[in-house]
Amino acid sequence: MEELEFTPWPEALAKRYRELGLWQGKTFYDYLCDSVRRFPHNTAIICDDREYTYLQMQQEIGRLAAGFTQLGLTEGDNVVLQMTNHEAFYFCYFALIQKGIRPVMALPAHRKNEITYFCQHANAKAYIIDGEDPMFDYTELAQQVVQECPQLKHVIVKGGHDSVDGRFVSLKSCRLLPDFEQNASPDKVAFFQLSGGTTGVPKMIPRTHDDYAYSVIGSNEICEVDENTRFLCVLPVAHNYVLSSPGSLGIFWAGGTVIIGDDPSADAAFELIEEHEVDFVALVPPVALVWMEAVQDGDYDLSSLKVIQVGGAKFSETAAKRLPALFDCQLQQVFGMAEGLVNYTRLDDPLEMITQTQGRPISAYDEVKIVDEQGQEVARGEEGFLTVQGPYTIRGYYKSVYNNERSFTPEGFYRTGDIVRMTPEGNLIVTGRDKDQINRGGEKIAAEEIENQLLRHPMVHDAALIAVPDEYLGERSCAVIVVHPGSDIRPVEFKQFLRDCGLADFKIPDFVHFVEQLPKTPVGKIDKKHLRQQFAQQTTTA
Ligand code: OOB
Repeated sequence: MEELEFTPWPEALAKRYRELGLWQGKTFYDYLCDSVRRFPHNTAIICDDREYTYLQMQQEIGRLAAGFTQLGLTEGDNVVLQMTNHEAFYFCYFALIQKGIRPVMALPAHRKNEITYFCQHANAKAYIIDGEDPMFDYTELAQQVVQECPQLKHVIVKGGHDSVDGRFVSLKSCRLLPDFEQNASPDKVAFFQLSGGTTGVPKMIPRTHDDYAYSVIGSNEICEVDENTRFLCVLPVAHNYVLSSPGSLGIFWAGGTVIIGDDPSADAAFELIEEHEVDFVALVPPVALVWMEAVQDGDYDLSSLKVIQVGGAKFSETAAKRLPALFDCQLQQVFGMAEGLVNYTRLDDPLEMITQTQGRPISAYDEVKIVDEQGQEVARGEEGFLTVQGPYTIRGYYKSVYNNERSFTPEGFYRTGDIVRMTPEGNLIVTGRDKDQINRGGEKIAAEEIENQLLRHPMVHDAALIAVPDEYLGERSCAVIVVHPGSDIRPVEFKQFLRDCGLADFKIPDFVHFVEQLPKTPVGKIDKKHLRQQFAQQTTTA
């Protein structure tokens, strides 16, 4: 089978989505320009002491669109975008998309291993980084990446200098006279999200303007976002959740204000909420738990807050019950995935529904099927595997025949790997997971990716990565390793080895344990269920 960049929806479904007006035939840039026309002088972005109106934002985007074109980037090219929480992220993102150039949404935590793979797999022409981050030297990372990626023509560096050979270009020198022409088509791929992953490497998720915009506009309605909404973004800006659920894109398309923070700690975030009268914020459970502790000190005026979203990982019912009273605001649970489907509890749902369920799909046209091992639908209320097709759920990953066969049913439904049950009202409750992934407080780790790296170590005979329960993060990762006889090696050395492999920090196992042998299932696979039980209580790293 051919390695497709993008698997289209079946013609009949696509026709239906267009006729129903779900797919509006508008690009991301069109939606942004609507806001520029309607609210030219509204503040679109606040970051530190800098503010941009919609008009100014459009200018900045236009300047970069001109600069990127000048560099030779053109429609259909792929560019790896790895930016920290800074307004430059949005300017680069929209400028690329305006020109039909497709950003690949790397996270700031990604390191050489991931970035090199994205650049190679996507045949990226450019890689955009923040050269001014005080915590990490992305320029050094880029220097390593270019060694292995000959097709990478440019590294574009915020805060950098132009190199003599022209390969490194400062973002500043990409700011030319604004170009407002767009070169994008609504039914084409706008950009690539990344899958949390269950496989050896993260998969690229192609999202079209039509499908993604539909999910954003639908989210705006559900979340009652309008031009007065003041959204605080403290999670990584590129992640699907804070980009689109309704996230920054929702805010931009409604004419509201995005306040960017780079520190989710309670003190830093509370200060921003008070100063900018934030009314809407998106959190992952561990951050919500920390905020719930801190708010009790009462040091800040948080009375502007109307909605706190919690998603990305399961939020415990106990915590969910306490949150609304602590902040005197509404809780919204969000259960979504970069591949598409997003579920929300509604703002006017009864409290038990908000605290006990992970919400229901955005759209009446999301076709959710909860199935058993044989693929048969289970009775309402029974637990099963969540599969879905719909107007904003992908039909295939970028160039990945092998994974597409595993991740989609023959009818084209996406197998989410989540185990859920549906309440009589149609809400979903996430009860488990049928994918070899660790959800570390919203950050996803594919066990196979880490196991493959561990197996490259000369002293490792066998290895398994499992989740162990954690009060704060929900789960932490634990590597269980069989070393070759006579090997004398300490856990920290394995952690360092994995860092040296160029893996993102959140993927480094929290715990490392040595065993004589790994338990096997009757068919000879590693018995992870057994391992999880065995190590659930053991949390020492030594
Ligand atoms: C979001 O997207 P991804 O792609 O990083 O991760 C998706 C997976 C889901 O399949 C599920 O396993 C887990 O993350 N998940 C949740 C959850 N929200 C996500 N599990 C339990 N409860 C929840 N509320 O994480 C994402 C994308 C868009 C919006 C929100 C989250």
